[in-house]
Amino acid sequence: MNLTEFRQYFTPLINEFLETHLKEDINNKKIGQIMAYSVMAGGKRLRPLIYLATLKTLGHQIETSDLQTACGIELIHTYSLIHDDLPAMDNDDYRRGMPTSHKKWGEAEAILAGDALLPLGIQWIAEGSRNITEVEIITQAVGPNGMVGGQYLDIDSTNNSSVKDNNEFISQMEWLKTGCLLQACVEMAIAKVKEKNADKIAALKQFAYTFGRSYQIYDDLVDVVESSQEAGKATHKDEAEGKNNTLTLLGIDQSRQELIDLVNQGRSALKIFDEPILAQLFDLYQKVL
Ligand code: GRG
Repeated sequence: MNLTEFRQYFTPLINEFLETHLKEDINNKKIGQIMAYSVMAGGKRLRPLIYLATLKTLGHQIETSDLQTACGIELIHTYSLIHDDLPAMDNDDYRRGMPTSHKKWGEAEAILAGDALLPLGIQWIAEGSRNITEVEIITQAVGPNGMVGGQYLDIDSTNNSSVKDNNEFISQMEWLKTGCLLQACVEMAIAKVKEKNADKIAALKQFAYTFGRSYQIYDDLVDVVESSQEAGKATHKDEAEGKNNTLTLLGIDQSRQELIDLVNQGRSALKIFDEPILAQLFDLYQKVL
């Protein structure tokens, strides 16, 4: 099974699980509807797929309980997007091609939908995994030493020109904001199967690092490629908005080179596995490479 087939098989299962349980398990149907609006708005399901693909790479037979854990990760990711879009943060009107939660339902409603998705996501992970290590990994990854910490650094540094040229600060901020959660998807799967083989663990950790670090760079680059034929324009847009990221720091060519280096490191680490699906995740970057 290649990654395309893996995605074609699991994405509908993930979507069905999310839709059914958001509809059935939430007593107040209105808040359930607001939560489901953002969850079901058509994300790529990248994080649950990484969790499941890592399980498969480690030879684990995927069960419905694993699907519940995977979907819990997606709920947490969706919470972060809803809150990231709020007027107090990025103030975005569209997400996943639809009006953002606060645009559609109101600001208080969007805050509460995000607030509700976070603990529900942790609940699903706890119920699905029955594994305290997985719960520890995810809660650390999205807390003050992870995603929220990264978001704080981002907010705190916007329009602060002194960090504009600080490569270390920007890498750290991007890692915490985006990389930590992606890395957690891999580490949770390692914890699930109680993997003991040091070479396999090291290879997966290297993959988790390279994918987690490269995804934000890719996401910024793809905006440039998709939003403008005249590539420099979008870089200036990020700069005009006071944003500090690898793209505004290094420019397009060097960011692309950094992406290529990370992809090569990640693919090389995964060579010890017969299973190709994790390495094929880097094919996602094709349009910017
Ligand atoms: C509000 C606590 C809090 C955190 C927000 C996730 C995040 C932290 C900010 C988003 C900033 C951003 C656009 C980062 C780039 C990488 C990223 C997380 C993109 C969105 O994830 P995808 O591409 O989106 O997996 P879909 O919609 O497919 O799920």
